[in-house]
Amino acid sequence: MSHLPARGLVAAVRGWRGCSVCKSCALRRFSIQPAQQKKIPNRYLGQPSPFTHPHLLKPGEVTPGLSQVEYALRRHKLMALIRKEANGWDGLDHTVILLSNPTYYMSNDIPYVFHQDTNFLYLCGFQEPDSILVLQSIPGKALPSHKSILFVPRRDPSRELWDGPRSGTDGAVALTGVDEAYTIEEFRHLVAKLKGESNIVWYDLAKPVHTELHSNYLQPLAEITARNKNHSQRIRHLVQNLRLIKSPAEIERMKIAGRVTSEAFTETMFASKSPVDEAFLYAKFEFECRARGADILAYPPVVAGGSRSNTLHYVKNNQLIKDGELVLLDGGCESACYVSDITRTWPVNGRFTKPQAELYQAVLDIQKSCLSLCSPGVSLENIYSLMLSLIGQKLKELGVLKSSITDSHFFKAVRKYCPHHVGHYLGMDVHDTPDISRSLPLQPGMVITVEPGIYIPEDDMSSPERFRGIGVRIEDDVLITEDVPLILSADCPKEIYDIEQICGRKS
Ligand SMILES: [Mn+2]
Repeated sequence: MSHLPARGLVAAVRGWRGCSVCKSCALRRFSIQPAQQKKIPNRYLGQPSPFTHPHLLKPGEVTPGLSQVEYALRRHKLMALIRKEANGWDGLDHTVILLSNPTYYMSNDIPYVFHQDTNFLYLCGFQEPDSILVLQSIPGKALPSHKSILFVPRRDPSRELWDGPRSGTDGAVALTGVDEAYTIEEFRHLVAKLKGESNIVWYDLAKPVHTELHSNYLQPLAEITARNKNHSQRIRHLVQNLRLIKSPAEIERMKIAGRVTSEAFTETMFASKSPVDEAFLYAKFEFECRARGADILAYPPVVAGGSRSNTLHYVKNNQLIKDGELVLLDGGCESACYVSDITRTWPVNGRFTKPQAELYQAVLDIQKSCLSLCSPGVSLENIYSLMLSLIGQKLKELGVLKSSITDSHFFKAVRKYCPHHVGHYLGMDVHDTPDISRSLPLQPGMVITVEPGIYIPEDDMSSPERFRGIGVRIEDDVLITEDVPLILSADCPKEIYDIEQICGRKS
């Protein structure tokens, strides 16, 4: 990556802010800019376009807020990483292959709402199923120079009558800014060419995203991808390495997702007069997210009243929450491909009882201590260790753990009351870049969650009776910066006073 600033990916991301505005920028000389932008067809495509949805997309944007230049730069960076992996220009031809998601069906021929594979989406922004992205080195030219090609479903009036318009090859090129597009059937011809000795294929054979595309088209490549096993498996890691550090445009999207979700939480708190059905709060939360422009919820939310908050992945959301009980809501929205993931716990009648407030304040204090640790050089594992120590300390103060507990039993005992980690990476997926180690020192541009919790089981005879059945988690989304971290969910109330004010508000 000699043409990029020498200080690695972070510097590259920062340098990138200037590239879109600076005509003499170094990146321009390497022609990563898409070829002369082709005119967007003046018809409906398979996804919003600046022509059909000018309220969502500005000219030159592929998805809201993300330009063709941004997507082209992502591909360029991936090929630069591949060049590094391949020890410079090794004279071989490199081909990266990424599959889109298939359509999944809820019932017979009734599809679920389509959701694109996020690695595929990250590199081209194309939102149709049954597609393939290919990035190919150019013979005689050193990486990261490459050609980007999409293989997409062909236009088919009889299918489009049912499923809606498709972008087709012309729409795919004009919208995404890739160099070329062909129909998916034509992928066969490329496969035949890739069997040659001089080809290195970067394709994740171990975990094909789309089993049908894999068996129809990519099976013949099994032999050569097996020959280059390391390459085929590395591709997923390389894309995740890029996704780990958010660009300024991505950060803007994540700020929006955080703000929308925070506002939805405030409205949901306000609407939760006791007794209240978990299903009502679920619907209210989703409504408030979508009414603010979110596309969908990022995951099935946990809306757990009373002791159901002790079931970490409680998503049935179908019980009545009684007067005097807390509700734990873990929810987030997806807005223009980026997600939020926030948890709040509040009393449905607007007043914390004394034991609820004690336990809540303990978790809040721990959460704030963990947040203050979110800076470059510290890892999620480091923050996790701090969290376990602090939880243990608080549990002793609250009389849940005996103050005489010995070191060898301490962490085991703490994990009984908080069985999950302190957080995870966040981005296009709620559990983003899952193959990246939590031991990695944080860097500016990373987004993580910080979500300590204390859960006292109903039948835990060793803890004071007044705490039994109470579960509290507080989760914020955090952007790591050079300076103090930026809390993307800062608008979401979490102080006891603020929560009681909102829940007790009359109208
Ligand atoms: Mn989370």
